[in-house]
Amino acid sequence: MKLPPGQQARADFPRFGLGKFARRFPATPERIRFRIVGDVGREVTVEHQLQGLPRVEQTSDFHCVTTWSALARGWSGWRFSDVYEQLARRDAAAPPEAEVVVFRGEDGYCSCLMLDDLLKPDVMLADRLDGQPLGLGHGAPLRLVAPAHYGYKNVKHLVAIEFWRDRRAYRFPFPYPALMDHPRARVAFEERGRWIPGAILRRLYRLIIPLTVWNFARALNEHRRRTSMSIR
Ligand SMILES: Nc1nc2c(c(=O)[nH]1)N[C@H]1C(S)=C(S)[C@@H](COP(=O)(O)O)O[C@H]1N2
Ligand SMILES: [Mo]
Repeated sequence: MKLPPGQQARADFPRFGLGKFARRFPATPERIRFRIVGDVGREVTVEHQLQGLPRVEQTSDFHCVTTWSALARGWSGWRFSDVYEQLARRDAAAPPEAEVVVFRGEDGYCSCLMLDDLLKPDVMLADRLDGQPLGLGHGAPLRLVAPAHYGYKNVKHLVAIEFWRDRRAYRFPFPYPALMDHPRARVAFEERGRWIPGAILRRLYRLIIPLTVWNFARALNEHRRRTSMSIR
């Protein structure tokens, strides 16, 4: 099987991210609850409404910008296009011109994607991974899964989806530089970041994988020990 440019398969699926977020965890990882806000007619809080949408399953590869890939993961949840049509367009009255979509996690992480990219059939909001409820490590209670885009767009611990007409409301998490954040971040085109070619960034990013994996795993273990939470 051929991997996208610059990617290398890993047997495991490590908890990963920007260092600032390693020690931040959601307060209520067992309860789905997110808001639809931005340039919408009325703000909507989504909880049980998701259950009215068709549940979908998919198997897809997950590609972190630092070059590791976790292949053939099984996700279960809801299609983003259904969430958009039923909850954003209908219930929240998002206008069709609001094409910039910002996702926020309970840990303060956020990312931004274009609506056109999000309406593809493989984009989901997932609450299950490989037959289990999403654990704390992978984004409980709900995360974005957009396999054609690098991992850093796939926000975990989702608490808000914002629809905007322009990008003014969005800034990549402080203090990380904007050059790390490509507006589309398509894996197939190696859009790892801005201004610097992906083929150069891949060499730099590869170096930080071992330390980041270790740091994020250690933080999760410490959190579990402290809270003795039943959720994995
Ligand atoms: N809320 C939140 N979402 C996040 C991150 C984060 O730190 N916090 N890290 C991003 C990055 S850089 C990657 S590679 C993936 C990692 O997902 P995983 O921990 O399930 O492997 O989550 C993305 N979504
Ligand atoms: Mo990442």
